[in-house]
Amino acid sequence: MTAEEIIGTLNTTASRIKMIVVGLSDEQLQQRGANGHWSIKEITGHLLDDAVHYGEHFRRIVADNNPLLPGYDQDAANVEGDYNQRPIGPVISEFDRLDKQIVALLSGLDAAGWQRPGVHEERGPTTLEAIVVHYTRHEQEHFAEIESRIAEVKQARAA
Ligand code: NI
Repeated sequence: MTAEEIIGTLNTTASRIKMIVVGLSDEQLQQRGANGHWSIKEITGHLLDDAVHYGEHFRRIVADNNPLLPGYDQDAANVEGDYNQRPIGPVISEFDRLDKQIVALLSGLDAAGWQRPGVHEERGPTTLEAIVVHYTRHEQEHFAEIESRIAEVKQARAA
């Protein structure tokens, strides 16, 4: 994944979510998947939780010498966020703000900066680039998940 693709994704995912959820009812946004998995609101909240968590990793790896990067319990964070009970607009805005902070941080780095090391608690020795790629792919995957969930909830209404 190139730096352009990373920055392009992080700059636009939040606004793309904002566009595709227009016109959905609260009921549709809160509807869990057939497998009981997260609703569109909860997936969006998960992206915000990840931006908080990984944004901290990125700042530490830039500022510190080979820092230890702790994992977090994403399911617990999602429950705590209580995203189904919150309006989605401010969650998208906060996610957008954090992703743009990450873009600003990455834009200031030279080639050596992207290779700065850290140690992830679960995945072991890593580099800033590897974690950023992981974070960006994760964002793309959940965006695709939101798109397919939107198709699902629209079909449910039509049925
Ligand atoms: Ni995820």
